[in-house]
Formats: sequence, structure tokens, C-alpha cells
Amino acid sequence: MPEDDIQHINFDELNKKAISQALITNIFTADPSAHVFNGKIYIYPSHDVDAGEAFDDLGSHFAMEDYHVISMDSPISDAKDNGIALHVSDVPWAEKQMWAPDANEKNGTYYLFFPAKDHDGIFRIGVAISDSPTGPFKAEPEAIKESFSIDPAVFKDEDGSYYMYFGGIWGGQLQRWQTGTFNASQPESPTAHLPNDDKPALCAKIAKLTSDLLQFIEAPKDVVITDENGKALLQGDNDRRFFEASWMHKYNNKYYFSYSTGDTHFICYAIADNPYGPFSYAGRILNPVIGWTSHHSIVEFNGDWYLFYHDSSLSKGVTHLRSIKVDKIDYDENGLIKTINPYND
Ligand code: FUB
Repeated sequence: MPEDDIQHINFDELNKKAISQALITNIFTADPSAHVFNGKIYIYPSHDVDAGEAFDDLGSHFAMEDYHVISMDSPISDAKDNGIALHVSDVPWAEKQMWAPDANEKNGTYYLFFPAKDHDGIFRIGVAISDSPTGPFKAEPEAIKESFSIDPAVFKDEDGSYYMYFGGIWGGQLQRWQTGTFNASQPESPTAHLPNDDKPALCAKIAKLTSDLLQFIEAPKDVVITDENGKALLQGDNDRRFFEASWMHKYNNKYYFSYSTGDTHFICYAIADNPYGPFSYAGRILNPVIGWTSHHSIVEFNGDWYLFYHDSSLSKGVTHLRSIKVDKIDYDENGLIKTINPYND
């Protein structure tokens, strides 16, 4: 939801449920990547803080320094903050801005995947390892080779392959990587290096991971989203094209790629019959929340499906002080997801 609209919200009148739904209130949390490990829910969110950075369209005010893992016995039980799992000062290659992470498990080892700006101001994606889902995690000394941009989401397919989906435009720098190397030319404006509106939209990326989950096994490929005519969505299709916040889940043997449209504030999804796509645009999962950003994950627990997401209702609209929430997802008989309106009962 844009800042101008937030000015008009009367938070005293806002459905009290919206605020009380925050899963964690001792710290601000965002970008929740939820997984079920050993029958329990583990959420890997960003840990929002007010570091005093000025607001800008590159997201400099999102100056997060560490990660906490949140655990829940079920989607309706209390959420527990398990404390600091990884701090930027313990990541040799990273300097700042610990943005949206994800995690996954293989053979009893837990892998935290996270973006941060390196010492040259370029977003890279790193891995940190633990023998516990709650950490503490030990970071690899270097970022993943050839990694770039933000918002990693690591999906384990039924054949045991792991794929990372990632990328984000504007502050996430994806638009600067169109030639395969980082375009450092000025201006810094978040929209300066984007394709024209009538050109194919920038895509999220997918790369299969090596068997130790520490590197890409292949060069990242485009996650193409097509319209009703099978044509790639255009950059100017702001209500549907990819911006950031990739997520992958599988339902009835189909691959559901979901993402945020960023400046139009929707969580949308597209469907394919393989992890690489192309994905056919299928609709909206979540309408705009309070706060500029929207970011989510989707997970099955005991046969039901849940959307983890965030909003800024607890901070009364401060866009970089967010709180994670959960809601149930319903599919129709065709496997389409019913759109959630976050502030309606
Ligand atoms: O939390 C920082 C950034 O905001 C994330 O990386 C984006 O997805 C957006 O939620």
C-alpha cells in the first residue's frame, strides 16, 4: 500500500484483528519464509530495525543487521523468537542490508540463504550452515559464485533437486545485471536501468543448486511469466509483472511461482508444469497490505495450506518496521488460489 494511502488510515479504527494478528511483537519481522521441518513450522524472516537511514527508493532504510528464526508448533500456536541466528558481522563477504532470507534442509543439515550488500555495495547471496533449524548458522567465507540481487527462495523438488529462485528490481539491483555483469553506470535511480514499458519484463532467476547446496550448478535462467496469449509479460504491466519476493510451491503436481509486483503491491502467482517454466499468469494471492512492501511464503501443514506474509500495522504504517502474519489459503476446484483481502474478516 503506498505511503500516501497509509496517511489516511485511522489506526484506532483499523480492524483490531489486523494488529493483534502479528505473530511476533518483541521485534519487527518481515519477508517470512516458512518451512515445515520435523512436523514443526520454522519461519526465516528479515529482522526489521530503524537504523536511522534516510528513506529512498533504493530501500537504504531497510538496514537490517541480523536474522532471528521464529518457530511455531502449528499455524495457530504461539510463535517463538529463537534469538540471533546470524549477524552481518559474522559474514566475511557482507557489509550491510541483510534482506529477505530463506532456508532449507538436507540430510539433517540446515542451510540459511540470504542476500546482503558486499563491500562494493553490490547485493550477493550467501549461505550459512547449522545442525539446528534455529541456528546459530555459520556463514561460508564467500558469497555464492556468480550470485547477484536479492530474495533467495530455495525449493526442494520431489526428486531431491534443490532450486534457488531469486531477484528483485529497483533497490534489489536486478536491472543492473541484464548483460551478465553489474552495470555500475549512473544514475543511481531505481528505475534508470529498467527496460522500456513495451519490452519484456525483467524476470526472476532460477538456478539449480549443487548437491552440497553451496553453489549454482548452472548459470541462472529467466523465470518467464506469460499472459493469456502465451506472450511474456511486459515491463509496463505493473499489476502483473515480477518485482521481487520469489516463492515456489507445488500443488497437485503443478509448480506455483509466486512473487510481489512491488510498486503495485500485489502478491501474484503463475503456474507451470516444471520448475523452470514458462509460467502462465494465474492471478492475485494477496491484495495490498499496510506498508509499501509485500512479501510472503506458502507452506502446507497437516494437509492445509498457509500464506505467511507481513504488514506494517503494528508500527502504524512505518514501511520498514513490519510484522509477520499467517492466513489460510483456499484453492478452487481448478487449483486457482482465492485472493486474500488482508483486512476483511
Ligand atoms: O526486507 C527488505 C526487502 O523488502 C525485501 O528483500 C523485499 O522483498 C521487500 O520485502
